[in-house]
Amino acid sequence: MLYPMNDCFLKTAKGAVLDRTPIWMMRQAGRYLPEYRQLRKQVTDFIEFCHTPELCCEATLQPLRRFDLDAAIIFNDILTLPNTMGAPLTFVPGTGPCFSQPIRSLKDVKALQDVDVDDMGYVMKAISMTRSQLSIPLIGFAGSPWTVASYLVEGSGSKVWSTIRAMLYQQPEILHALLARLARNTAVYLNGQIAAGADAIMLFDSWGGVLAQDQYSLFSLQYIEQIIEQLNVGSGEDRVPVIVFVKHGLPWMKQIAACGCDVVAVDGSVNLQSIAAQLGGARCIQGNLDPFSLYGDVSTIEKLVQQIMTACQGVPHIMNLGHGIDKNTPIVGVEAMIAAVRKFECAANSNQ
Ligand code: 1CP
Repeated sequence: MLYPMNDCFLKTAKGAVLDRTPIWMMRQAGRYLPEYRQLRKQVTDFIEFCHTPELCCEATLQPLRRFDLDAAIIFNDILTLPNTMGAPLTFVPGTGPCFSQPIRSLKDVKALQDVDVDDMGYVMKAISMTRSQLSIPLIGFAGSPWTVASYLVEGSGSKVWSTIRAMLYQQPEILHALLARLARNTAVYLNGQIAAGADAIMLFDSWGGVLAQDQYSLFSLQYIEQIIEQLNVGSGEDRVPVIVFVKHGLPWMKQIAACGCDVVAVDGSVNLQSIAAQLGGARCIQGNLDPFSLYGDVSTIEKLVQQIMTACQGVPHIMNLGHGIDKNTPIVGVEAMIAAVRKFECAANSNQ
């Protein structure tokens, strides 16, 4: 495999502090880009889009033609894995994902199928196709077991996630069976992504933050740890770094940092200076510009980027948003953020 020419993202992820601050954006491929909206019209169904490697490859490459980014993330979705495991899924325009047969019993958990890499071949093909066209690293990803289970149990997205949170107290054995099943399959899936050419792996725990105190480690982090233990990440310079993002994960920051991941990705509610101090200054942090700040004017964006970069001086830091970019984000906001990163890294270097 060709090693990416621009490897500042990988080096920083593994703990180096470089002159260039790597930057990429969660959901950088997608709906805020007019060319994605155009490409999306080629198929009516979003799942069909995710199953078509040529479309996923093109969607991954689109933001890279516009912006000076240091990493790409393969275009797909965290819910294609449970769908391929046999859970019927539709994406309803305007509503989002919908599982027509939510998981509510042990029988439902048992009815899921274990996947192998060939079952997920549509993602593997998209990765190898995309990787061969890149000079920057490609990130493979999956949802955390808790976050994927949230959709499977609830049946759709939610603000409160009341069904799965009630199940946690009423029938924890069903939930643990589901989470263990998802963890095993996610490890197989991510190892396939590494073998297909993913240079780094990211786990999205978008809804871990709804868990209460000790429940977080029991129902989410434990299963993230199980996945990371099973990953063929290699060692030394060629190690495939693992990024863990927990939205609203502040209460468990130290535990998350100890889960076996290389990079702790944090949402916009967190003060990066205090996180860097908590984690001892050597651990790579990713984040955490408020995605909605990109609606602001150039000077506001510059100020916020500068604040983040100042907070992370001397600490391995990958610039990113605190959550996925919003679908109506103005392109000029993205351009302003990237320009600001380049401006302040140059200023910091010339001060040394
Ligand atoms: O028609 C369309 O274009 C559908 C919109 C869309 C897109 C562009 C969905 C449905 N998924 C995606 C792509 C996607 N999803 C990517 C690749 C794009 C990139 O990052 O560049 C990734 C990494 C995801 C991951 C994902 N999907 C997460 C975790 C990250 C996060 O934002 O927290 C989650 C929670 C999902 C579920 C999902 N899929 C789609 C939607 C609209 C949602 C969220 C629904 C909800 O808020 O509950």
